[in-house]
Amino acid sequence: MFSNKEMFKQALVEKLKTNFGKKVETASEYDTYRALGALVKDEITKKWMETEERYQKDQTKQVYYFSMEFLMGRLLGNNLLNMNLLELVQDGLEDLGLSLDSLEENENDAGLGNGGLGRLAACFLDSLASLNLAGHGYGMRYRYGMFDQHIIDGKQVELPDEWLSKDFIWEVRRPEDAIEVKYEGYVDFKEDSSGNWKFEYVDYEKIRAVPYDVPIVGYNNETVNTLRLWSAEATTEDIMVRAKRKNEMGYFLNHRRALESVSEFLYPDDSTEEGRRLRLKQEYFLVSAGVQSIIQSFEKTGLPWSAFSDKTAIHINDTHPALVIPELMRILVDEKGLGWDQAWEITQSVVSYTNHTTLSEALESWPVNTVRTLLPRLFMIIEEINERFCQALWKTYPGDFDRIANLAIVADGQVKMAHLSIVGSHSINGVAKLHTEILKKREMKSFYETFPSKFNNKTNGITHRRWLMHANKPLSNLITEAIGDQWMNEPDRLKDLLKKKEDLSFLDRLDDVKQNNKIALADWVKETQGITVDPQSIFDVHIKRLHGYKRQLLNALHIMHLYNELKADPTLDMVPRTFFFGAKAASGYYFAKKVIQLINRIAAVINKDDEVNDKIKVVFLPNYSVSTAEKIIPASNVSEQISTASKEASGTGNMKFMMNGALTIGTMDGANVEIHDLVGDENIYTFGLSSEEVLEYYRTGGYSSKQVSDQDERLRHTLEQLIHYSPFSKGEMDFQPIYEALINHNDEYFVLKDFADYVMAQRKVSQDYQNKRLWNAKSLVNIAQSGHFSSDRTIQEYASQIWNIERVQMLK
Ligand code: T68
Repeated sequence: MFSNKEMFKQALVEKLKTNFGKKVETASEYDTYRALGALVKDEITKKWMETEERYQKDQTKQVYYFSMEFLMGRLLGNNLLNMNLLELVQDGLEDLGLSLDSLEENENDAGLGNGGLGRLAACFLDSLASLNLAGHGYGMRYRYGMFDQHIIDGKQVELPDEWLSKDFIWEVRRPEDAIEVKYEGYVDFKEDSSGNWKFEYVDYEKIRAVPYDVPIVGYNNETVNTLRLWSAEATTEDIMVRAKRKNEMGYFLNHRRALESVSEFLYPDDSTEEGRRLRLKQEYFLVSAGVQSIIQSFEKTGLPWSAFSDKTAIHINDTHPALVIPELMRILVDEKGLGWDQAWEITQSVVSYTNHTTLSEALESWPVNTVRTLLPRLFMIIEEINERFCQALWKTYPGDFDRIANLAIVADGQVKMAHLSIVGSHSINGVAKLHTEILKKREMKSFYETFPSKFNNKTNGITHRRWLMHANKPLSNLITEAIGDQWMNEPDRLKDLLKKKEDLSFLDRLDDVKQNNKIALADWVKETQGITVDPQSIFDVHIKRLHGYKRQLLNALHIMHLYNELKADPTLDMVPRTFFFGAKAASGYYFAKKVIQLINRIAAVINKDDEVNDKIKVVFLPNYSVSTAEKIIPASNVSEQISTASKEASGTGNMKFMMNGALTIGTMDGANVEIHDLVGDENIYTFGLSSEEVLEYYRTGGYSSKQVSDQDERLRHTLEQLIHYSPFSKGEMDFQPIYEALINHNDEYFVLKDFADYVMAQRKVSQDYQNKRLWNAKSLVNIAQSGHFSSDRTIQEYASQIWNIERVQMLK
């Protein structure tokens, strides 16, 4: 352990020499980063072993959080922070003429996720370890993560994310724990020597799942949990079993590629499911490897199966790992010889499920034929679960065919994963109050009526350690100066800041912090994009996946409208604003890509027009990721959370902005509703249709978007600029599809309907911003109330209300 700066410097010099054969003066930054990482990892590993030993000795109940996505971002800075080494290392590096910030830039983001769902999983791991809870992540070690986005000629171009081209220094490969996962083949029914009939799975294909373990360091405590990422490998022997001509190298290589493709790509898909067979194969790969390895470690305890649910909880992050349910049944019944009823009781009490969306296109279902051929034994078990469930329903609702057909797990030639997840688990939670209510009253109404006590809400959260303490050190320091440092362990204490609401000199210092962060962002934008932005302007930020319901288009149309206003009257008194966007579109999502193209076109037009570009600027930041979010959010004044009400299950970006003192302009959707309740009407800019209104419109067939645009000259003009000659269209038809969606296809996401109200809310933002003192006080209230959205609060709720686990007591 390096307990002081001098020891650290010496250790670093030594590491560079022994691992890389380099001296500090001549080592590249990448080498130094790796040497530093190796040093930190040595420290972590000691605690990691001890944590594992303690769990085993105490037979602590373990939680396994199964997720197809973990959007971890970079780990160096966070690990230093949580290990309490940040300052020591920073100082030591400075002595050596090095900067931690620039060393951190040498780490590739672990971008093994699409967006909110994957990042939530990462925040949860941080909170589990920081609260001394025995909870681990099980995920996929994709060779390529979320694609690299480039903007070429104003359009999105996707390139593979080769994140493993640099060593991922935190992982430990554990081939000794590899697991066999089996696919295809068929199931035989055979009598064994003692006369019992048994299923035998034959002629299957095998893939080896090799775990790579990543330590998850708790903040300032002794806990180091594990994120276990599974990678597909094919053994020569497995490949050759199926080779027809065994000496054929080509066959060998191709077949190996085919088998290993299971963990090759992250599906670049936010909220739409393509229903590809490979995706199902991936899902089963994670599930089977994960459940088998859990069973193996449980068996080492020597406890009976009746104790399994006291010692194990399995959580499924959306339905993607829902096959956990039939897989656990398969192992308990076929391999461990339990009766169906006992296995079912165990399975239900072990598994819990979080729903992240009500969008019907995102609800997973698989064609019966795909499941039957890929996973023959699992399919039999799913059918049996379905059969028994429908029979039970028949007893409660005799003759109610419609209800039973609606609830069935296998129906219309499809296996419905949400139905399987609800039936096979003891807890189903939504991710914000509004979302949970919509699940109960609408999307999952019949299930709620059948199993009312299974449903509950767990409003999402974010780790304040990464998103405030690490991403915004100056703000973190200022807060500590004002209220002490207890808030770091008890984020609710941020409320103590409220006493500073009228302290003008404190508000000035808050303003300085924001201003400096804005200057830093402006410098970074200049350096990376070559665009000059004015740090005095309002930094208005819209960063998230690109999706129709998230309505980046509403923001874009508003900017076009501002441009039109300025062109009509260049002397117009407008509070200068810089609009930042960051968004990736799923590769097959045509409309989303059009919106990206439009935003880039608007940026190109406005930024070079000297008549307007001192008042408005538009910056599209390519390749939005966790590490870019960490740079942008601390520098933001306005947080755009403008989804069509009822569509955004929760949102978590909204919480990150709030915690960093940005004010929200948003609809009453997802967790915005809870932000509004906490900060009060005067500290948030809400607008637009309510979720009830939206849902009512959907029920009754929508509204007339044509009529709305005809009646609003600003809108009519702006929309015409998409299809007629204008600086934006340049006389081409690039944006015709956007016009069509809004006018001819009746504006599915109510963009035009909410436009006027949005314009008004934005005006209010501009007015209020001019009164610095007022604005800073609002900003302070947001920070002060944001402790509620720490994922520590969320995870504590999961721990006590769903998983039934307690914090591990530890002597430090
Ligand atoms: C998000 N969902 C919700 N899905 O949209 C967001 N989907 O409101 C919520 O805050 C967040 O989950 C956390 O609860 C997603 O991010 C996906 O990424 C996804 C990925 C694959 C398939 C479907």
